[in-house]
Formats: sequence, structure tokens, C-alpha cells
Amino acid sequence: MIDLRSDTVTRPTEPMRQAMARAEVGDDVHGEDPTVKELEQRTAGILGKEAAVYMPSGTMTNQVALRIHTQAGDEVLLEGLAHMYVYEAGAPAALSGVMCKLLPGVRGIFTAEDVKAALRPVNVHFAPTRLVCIENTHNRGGGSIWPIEKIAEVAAAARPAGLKMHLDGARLWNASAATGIPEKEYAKYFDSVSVCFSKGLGAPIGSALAGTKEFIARARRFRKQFGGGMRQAGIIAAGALYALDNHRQRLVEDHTNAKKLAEAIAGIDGLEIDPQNVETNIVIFKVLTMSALELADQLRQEGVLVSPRDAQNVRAVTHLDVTSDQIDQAINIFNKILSRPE
Ligand code: TLP
Repeated sequence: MIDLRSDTVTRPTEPMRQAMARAEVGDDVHGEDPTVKELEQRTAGILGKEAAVYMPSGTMTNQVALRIHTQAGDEVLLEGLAHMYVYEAGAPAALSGVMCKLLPGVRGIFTAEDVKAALRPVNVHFAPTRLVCIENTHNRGGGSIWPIEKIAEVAAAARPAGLKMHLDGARLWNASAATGIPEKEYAKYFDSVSVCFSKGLGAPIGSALAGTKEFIARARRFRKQFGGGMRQAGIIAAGALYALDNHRQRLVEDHTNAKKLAEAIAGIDGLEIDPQNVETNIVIFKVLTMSALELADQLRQEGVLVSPRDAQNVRAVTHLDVTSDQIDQAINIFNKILSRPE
């Protein structure tokens, strides 16, 4: 199977498994796991923040951040297709009791004007707006990269209004690999930054939340409250450390593969995509001659897995476990299916 459903499907490589097997461990709830501590320090350093805390998932790092930045009844500004809103099981309402105000986005990217338009005067009738969330790269936007000057403009609009800024940087590594802009340059506009090791980086489990020392101390308490305190977590943290050292530079290969796939799809009758919009490892395209589900079914029968996003749109994601040759094979299979008489 050529599995293009997500970059979350990657399995640890043999050298990564060896690093994990050798990891020094301790009880991390007691702050005694040296490998987790090393991962947290390394991640904070890469992001230019004072501290970081390791958690089981990107959903947890995002939602712990939201919990810290807000109180029940507050309002949060998010783009309409943000992962935190669409794919986190209603957590903003369930775990923080906040209202989400959705901003219009173009491939996941909104503007400083959108933020200004969403703000209201302080008045007893209104939920106080506390936080702006940005997702970079943007998953439903098709792996789109936030231009750094747009982030600066949003921050310039948000700060005078007293808003905090959170970055869902599950795939920040991809943005940095594609643009050459270091992760800390993106991170400097945000109070909190979530990054994932379990997506393109290829580690089996885990994410980190970074911010000030004080913020991360609070995050440790909410991690425990949300059930994310782990014991000998050095075993998995070692996989993440290995990934940081060995898999960040290679993300550009995934981007090249995604571009190749997008360009081929653009040339197939019955499928629609603008390959220029494919900036990283996510390829979202439209199916014109059948439903997204039907195409996914037919591809599965030929050995290619993709994710239908809605009735007509499909997502294919390139990653560590997909080679350039496999992309060529996948392209042949796309051609074969779409050239069949209806
Ligand atoms: N995304 C997954 C699914 O949940 C959709 C995927 O296959 O892409 N932020 C962003 C931008 C994400 O894409 C994801 C996972 C998360 C956060 C959550 O990470 P996990 O799965 O570790 O909770």
C-alpha cells in the first residue's frame, strides 16, 4: 500500500527504534526523565522560548494552551477550517468553555483586517476576546504557509487589543524547511507554540508546547489534569529527539514529491488542482467525475490510500515512508482510474 492518508502514519525507522531502545528514562511526572528533559530543552531552544513541555498529542498541546489563555465565557479567534476548531472533538467548548469566532480564510490564512473586524468594544453584553490562533502550515488550507509578514500584521492588530497569540505549529517544521525561515522567527510573534514530532518528522508519538517558564509551569498542571502526565516517556521522547536531529532537513523531499503529484493530478481530466498552491507536503484536489469517496475506494483497490475531505475533495500527504518511485506508481494508478470509461 502507498499510504498517502496522512504524515501521521509514518513508522519509526530502524535507527530511531535503536535510539528509543537505548533511551535513559525516569518518572517524568516526578520530573525525573532525562530524555524528556533533553527533548523539552532542545525544542524550547529551536523555538526561541524559555521552556517547553512534552505531551502525548498535538490536540493536547493546543487545548492546554487554550485552557491557560482563557476563562470560560471568553472568545477565541480562529480561522474557519482550523484544526483546533474542526478536528479536536469540540475541545474548546468542552475543556475551556470558550466561544470560537471563526475568521474567513484563503487557504487557511486570514488578515489583520479580519482580526480588527472581529473585535468589539468592551461591554457587559459581549464575551471578552482573548486569543488569536494561527495554524502554520495550514492543514485544511492544503499545507499552506503563512507569509511571515502577515503573521507580523496580525500580531500588530492583536496586541493593542490585549489579545494573546497561539501557534498551532504541528507542521511548523515543514514551513521552515520550505522557506528557510527558522522556526524561532515564526515563533517570536506568539505567546505559545505547539509543535508535533509525530507528523512529517516521523516520530511515533508526541508534541510539545513552548512559552515562558511561567506559562509552561501552568501547562504542566493542566497536562496532568487532562490526563497527559506520562511516566517513563523517555522511550518515546528519544524517537522525537532522533527525528529533530535527522528528519528536519529531509522534509524538502516530501515537498518535492507533493509538487510532482500535484503537477500530475493537474494534467488528469476529471481532477482539479492548482499545483502552485502546493507549498509543502499536503495535496488537496477536487474530483469532478465521481465522488471523493468513490475515488478513494478505487484507489484503495489499486493499492493507494488517500483521505476524502468532503464530498468532492481529497487529501494526499507525502511523508518519510513514501518514496519518489512510489509517487510515480501512484500517478500511474491515478491515470489508470481516471481514464476508465464511465
Ligand atoms: N492532524 C491529523 C488529523 O487530526 C486531521 C492529520 O492527519 O493531519 N494541528 C494540526 C494542524 C494537525 O494537522 C493535527 C493532526 C493536530 C494539530 C493534532 O495532532 P494529534 O493528532 O497529535 O492530536
